[in-house]
Amino acid sequence: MTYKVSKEILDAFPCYEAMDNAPEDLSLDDQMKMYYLLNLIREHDSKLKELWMANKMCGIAHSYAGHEAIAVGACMALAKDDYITSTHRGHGHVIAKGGDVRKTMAEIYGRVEGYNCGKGGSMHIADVEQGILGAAGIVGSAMALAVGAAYSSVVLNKKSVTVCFHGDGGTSQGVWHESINMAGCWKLPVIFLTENNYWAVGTEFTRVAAQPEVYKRAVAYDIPGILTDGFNPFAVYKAVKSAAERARAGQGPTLIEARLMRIVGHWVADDESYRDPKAMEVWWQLDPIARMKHYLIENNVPPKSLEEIELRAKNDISDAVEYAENQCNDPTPDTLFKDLYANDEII
Ligand SMILES: Cc1ncc(C[n+]2csc(CCOP(=O)(O)OP(=O)(O)O)c2C)c(N)n1
Ligand SMILES: [Mg+2]
Repeated sequence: MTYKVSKEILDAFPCYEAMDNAPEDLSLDDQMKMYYLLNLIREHDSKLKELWMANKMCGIAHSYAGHEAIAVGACMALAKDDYITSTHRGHGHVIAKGGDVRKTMAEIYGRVEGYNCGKGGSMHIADVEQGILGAAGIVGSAMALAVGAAYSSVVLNKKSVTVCFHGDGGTSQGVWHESINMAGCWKLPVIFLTENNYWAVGTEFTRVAAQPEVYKRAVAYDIPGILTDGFNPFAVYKAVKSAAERARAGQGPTLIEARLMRIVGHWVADDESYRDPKAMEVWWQLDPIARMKHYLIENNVPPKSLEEIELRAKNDISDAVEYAENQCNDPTPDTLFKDLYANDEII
């Protein structure tokens, strides 16, 4: 049975790609891992609003709910020693690249046991051992970091590829153009992955971009530009896999536009006064979790196994919340100037 999508959505989302076939190099175990990660990220970020309302979180956070296919599809196509750079909406990237949800949650709670010893919060999570070079609250800033990481791979003669996740809002920053230009000139092993969710806070991308079809801008840097369905983990996987092969072969960067819709609010307490949140609900038809579940069931995976995975993801997040809330500690005032730089001697 085909997965049903309304005509209204198909008309509004021409890059829809049906999930009919898994990529040939993804085993069933890989697909089940993908399904688990989609659920883990959804559970993780669905908790955020509740935590913020209960005043348990330090600072604010942006939910990756609905975006999961991009981080999971991309990171499944990478190796452990590949790098990623992230954004203010970064938990999905971190978890998909192998981050530990106990440590992300502890960081969001501002605890010593968190990734940044409680001093970075939601928007600055990094785990260099897993190749997660860091989330960044400054829109567009990770572009230059990604180019630096890719340059280091060339200088150090490593085969690592860097994926630079960023939003459509980031593509209007000067550094976006400068970074792709430099990477194009030097044929660096970097993949610029635009998550075009049509919105930058309350600004519609089509209103502020002279060329809102981001992948078409690749022509200006003489690199390939790929448009893909950002609600489809298989489609994103295939795009990133081919771009990574190209990068590893020394052929330079690729610009991938993963298109989707930001179905949720910009941040945990966004009242979305600039649009009608009810009108957004129709987009949940493209929910990557529902689509992948449908695909797996159609391909003879027992629904019970999938429910077990969903439950495992739920339990893993409950455990992470319990850990952050009851088993972790607040930083003490004497550590105020510690853990701010890789080398504390600097201050
Ligand atoms: C340089 C800069 N300008 C403005 C902001 C405020 N800001 C935070 S998120 C955001 C929108 C980003 O939109 P986009 O890049 O499309 O990512 P999305 O939130 O849609 O994932 C803005 C303007 C910022 N953090 N940095
Ligand atoms: Mg956006």
